[in-house]
Amino acid sequence: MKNSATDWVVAYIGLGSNLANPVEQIQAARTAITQITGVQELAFSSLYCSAPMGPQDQPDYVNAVIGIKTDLPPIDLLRCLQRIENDQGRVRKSERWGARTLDLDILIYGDQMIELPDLTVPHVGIAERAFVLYPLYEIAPQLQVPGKGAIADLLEQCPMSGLKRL
Ligand code: A4P
Ligand code: MG
Repeated sequence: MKNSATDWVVAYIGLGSNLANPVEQIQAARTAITQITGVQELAFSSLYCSAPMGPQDQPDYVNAVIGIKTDLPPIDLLRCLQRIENDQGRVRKSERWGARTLDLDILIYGDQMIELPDLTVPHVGIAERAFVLYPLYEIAPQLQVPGKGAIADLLEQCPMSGLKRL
């Protein structure tokens, strides 16, 4: 079900890729996200490169964050993002944190805290992951992360640990 016409929410989506030309994967995903009906791009961060979190026997990641305005309810937005992941050749394996052509995570959805079987928002780990916090801060330095506080404070506690801006 759609939100009412006035219910446009600002949301942030994390993009990550470490297979099949990650920079192109991220650019293609940005285009696809902005083509979703009910989504408008507000901001797009620089691209960042970092060593993998999790299993080390996989390529480095490229990450970015997009800020959007949307009238889609969070679950509908998640389904659209999963379709884009699949369209870009995402193969879901059982290994946790394994290599992938594209990962799209809803980081923030307005001021909402969501706990559904398929969706936790703010995204778990948002406060500890440099590859999420730095691009997010770049496009939303005043952001309050629901339940966690000001992004500037979270960033202060999170070393860059090898994260590089491309
Ligand atoms: N799900 C719950 N909440 C959300 C949300 N806020 N956004 C559910 C998106 N999905 C959410 O996700 C598994 C399930 O999470 C989905 O079915 C969805 O309903 P997935 O994308 O299928 O699997 P995943 O991404 O492997 O799982 P997970 O635990 O979300 O992985 P992460 O946390 O995304 O980590 N290293 C670097 N340097 N950069 C990276 O981007 N990414 C990962 C993946 C590992 N190492 C990395 C990076
Ligand atoms: Mg994911």
